[in-house]
Amino acid sequence: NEQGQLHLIVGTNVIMSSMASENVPVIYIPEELRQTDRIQRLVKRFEDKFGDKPVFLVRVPGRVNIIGEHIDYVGYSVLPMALKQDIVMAVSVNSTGRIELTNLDQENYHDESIDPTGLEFPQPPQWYHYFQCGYRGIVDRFCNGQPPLGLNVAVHGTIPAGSGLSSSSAMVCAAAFATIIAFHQKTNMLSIPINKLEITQLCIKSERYIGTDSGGMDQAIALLAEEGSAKYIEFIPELTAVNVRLPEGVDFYVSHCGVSMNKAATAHYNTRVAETRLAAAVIAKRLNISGYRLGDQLWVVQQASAIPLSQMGDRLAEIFDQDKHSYTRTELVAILGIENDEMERTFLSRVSEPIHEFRLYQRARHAYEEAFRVQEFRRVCETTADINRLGQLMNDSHQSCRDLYECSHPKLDQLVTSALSYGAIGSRLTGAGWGGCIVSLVPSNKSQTFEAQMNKLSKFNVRSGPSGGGLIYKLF
Ligand code: ADP
Ligand code: NG1
Ligand code: MG
Repeated sequence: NEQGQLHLIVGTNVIMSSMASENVPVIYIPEELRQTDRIQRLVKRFEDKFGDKPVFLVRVPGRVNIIGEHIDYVGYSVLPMALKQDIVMAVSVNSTGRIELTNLDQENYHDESIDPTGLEFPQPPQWYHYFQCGYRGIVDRFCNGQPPLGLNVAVHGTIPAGSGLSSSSAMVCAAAFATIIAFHQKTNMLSIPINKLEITQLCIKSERYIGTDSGGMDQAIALLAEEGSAKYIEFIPELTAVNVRLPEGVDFYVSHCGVSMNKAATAHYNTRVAETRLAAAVIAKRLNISGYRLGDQLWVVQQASAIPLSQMGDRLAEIFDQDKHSYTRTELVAILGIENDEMERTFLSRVSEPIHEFRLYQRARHAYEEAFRVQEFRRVCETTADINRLGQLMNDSHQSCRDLYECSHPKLDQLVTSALSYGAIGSRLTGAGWGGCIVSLVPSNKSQTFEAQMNKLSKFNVRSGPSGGGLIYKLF
């Protein structure tokens, strides 16, 4: 096709795309995009601040995860799509050797001048630390002792922050793109000689500088998304992103519950990561799994046990002590036969607050059942396209997030209930949770009333189709 991509088609489903192995393209900005009010304002802000024109524009979208929550970091596949809401950066290379950042949203994000030779990531995280993540990822990989790269950057985002739509990864990936530009400014720039998969992997690692032990879903969809398709993203045995066509006759809505959550500033996320790893350790011990190494993810013990994913949830009832709602640290050290400091080093070193009770059965049960729901969701999309079954899977996912994984919020639960009462056939929290957004599956013939009703409850309520992934534009 015109984009030079290879798509293998089986039946009606595009099953694989070669996008991931492409280099990062650099294209001239379409005139209609350059003329938008937003881009004009961003360019003006850049010119006012830096006294010069930006040379490149970088765009990276947010995402909505349709199903598959909190399972990327245990090794299971997820099913997100990119949004049209995005982070855009106007960029040029400067000669000062500093990173100069300005943001169109001056109320929330003050200007920052950074010395790139000593990047630090103190708590609590500030907005420019997300830029530093992407910058450092590229510099560490490609710089090799060269002098620091100076950049002038103006930022604007339309993804509500701290809302489960991955504004953080859009920032990190856009920063990585901006930094890549600095390396290749002198070349012809029709494409950057780094393939999309490589930069995705790099961005996954570099967002961890912020403090969260995240999986790779957000960066993968932000950079590998293709317009018109959701992606089934696998992490094991290696990162792949396969197109999934969503059914006809339904719309996906993303609605904000009114409460946001700054993930890297709290211990919630890393606590869950630690609990899933500890759950894997207990399963390995109880099933006497050889080859398990302390700290391995849940997929490792499932694969080694040869228990099918569909049965794993039920089997956990035999593996964990049924009369125990939670475990103490002392109990876990005894069960695993390890010393306290090994427990600390392997499982808890990235958790900033003490965990008083470890709910391992609940976390593992959510993860295995959610992983199975993702596989089911994809299978239904590719076979019967039975929207009621898809809705059911989304509803089950929300209940599991709420009751087993405890990552919901009363406002999210209320909004899900309202969405279902206004015509959605499936509705669930999306992203990490503890606030933020829900995603609802709505038959198209009910969309109008759904939207009107939800607008009364939610300040951010948008219908979303699958958007394209990150891009670099040459501006002038
Ligand atoms: P999520 O990824 O779900 O939106 P996170 O808590 O992971 O939420 O990350 C949100 C953080 O990302 C914000 O607190 C802010 O530091 C940064 N961020 C998001 N949007 C912007 C923006 N438009 N400009 C600058 N920083 C942003
Ligand atoms: P958000 O919604 O951006 O906080 C986080 C993780 C994902 C994934 C989801 C839960 C990061 C960068 N992203 O997303 O990897 O684990 O939560 O499914 O931490
Ligand atoms: Mg985030």
